[in-house]
Amino acid sequence: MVHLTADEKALVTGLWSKVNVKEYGGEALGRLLVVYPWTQRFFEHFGDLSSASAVMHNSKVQTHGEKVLASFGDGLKHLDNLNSAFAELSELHCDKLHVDPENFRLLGNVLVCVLARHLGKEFSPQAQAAYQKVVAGVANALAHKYH
Ligand code: HEG
Repeated sequence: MVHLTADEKALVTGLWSKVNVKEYGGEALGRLLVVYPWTQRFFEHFGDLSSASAVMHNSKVQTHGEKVLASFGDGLKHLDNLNSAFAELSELHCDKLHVDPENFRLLGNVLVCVLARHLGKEFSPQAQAAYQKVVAGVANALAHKYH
């Protein structure tokens, strides 16, 4: 479980209102696939992933990244019970998609980088620390149902 102070929760939700889920979601998934190319094995049915530019402009990557980040954003409404919020998705990623949970941690770190790139100074060290906790909490929650 993730433990955030009231101040940290306010920072997380306050900054989230500035997040462009479509843009940052596509960018975060694209960067994951570029920086950690072995993660591409889950997305071979997405078409051309043959270069960084192909990945970043792949419409399926963009759409799926948006879906993933929207789901992450929904989770922020349940910071006190992330495990139950992500229970169904955890089962899906384990049983049907066979995604190694280490990938959730990688994506979380990439997401923090993307937030830093777009939000600049607004992404204060305190906000960054709070988001680090959240991405770790979401990654743990998504791994919770693995067996
Ligand atoms: Mg996953 C599908 C959420 C990380 C691989 N992911 C999905 C779906 C959601 C989701 C909402 C659609 C589920 C459905 O169709 O019912 N994913 C989600 C979150 C996070 C995450 C919230 C982390 C924050 N996913 C993730 C990572 C990988 C991955 C790191 C692999 C590196 N997801 C994956 C695949 C699919 C989904 C392969 C199916 C894609 C498809 O074929 O449409």
